[in-house]
Amino acid sequence: RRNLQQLQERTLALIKPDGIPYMGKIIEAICCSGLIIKQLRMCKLSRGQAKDFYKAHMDKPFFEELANHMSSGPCVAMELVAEDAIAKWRLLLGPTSTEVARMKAPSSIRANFGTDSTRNAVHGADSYDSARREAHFFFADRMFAPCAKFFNVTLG
Ligand code: RTP
Ligand code: MG
Repeated sequence: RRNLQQLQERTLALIKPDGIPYMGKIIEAICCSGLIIKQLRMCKLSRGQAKDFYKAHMDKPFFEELANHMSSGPCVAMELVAEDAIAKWRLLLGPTSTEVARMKAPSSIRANFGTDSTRNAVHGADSYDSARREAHFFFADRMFAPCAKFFNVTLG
């Protein structure tokens, strides 16, 4: 049974530095999919911030390469809202590896705009807890700022 919280589920999406040249097309894909952009901001992560963001992967062999890539240029962070937003966005972005994405999900964002397994254009939170943590990572100041009234976007 679906409650109001699931109907207005939130997730965190990120356009990675390699996806920035395609940000218009990626945002168009998001808007056409029924996901609503609640908040959006452009930012540049330091290497330390990139490591903090992806700290769940600190023991993985690709961690250094990932931190280098994520701090190599600007990112666009977005908070998305929809019914089942977390799963919807993961489906739209596609598998981690661009090669796999092109085989198994050819219309996904990663199939269209990714390069390899590290430079894969976009990120999506993978659970309710990571969505909350990651939204806080990028938007904490806005969530609690007195000017929050400006971000009261009407849904639907
Ligand atoms: P993301 O967190 O960025 O949405 O990607 P994901 O869930 O599909 O993949 P995850 O396992 O969480 O990996 C996080 C990011 O690390 C880079 N990666 N590189 N070279 C490699 O084998 C490799 N594997 C993962 C990618 O940028 C991946 O998105
Ligand atoms: Mg992940």
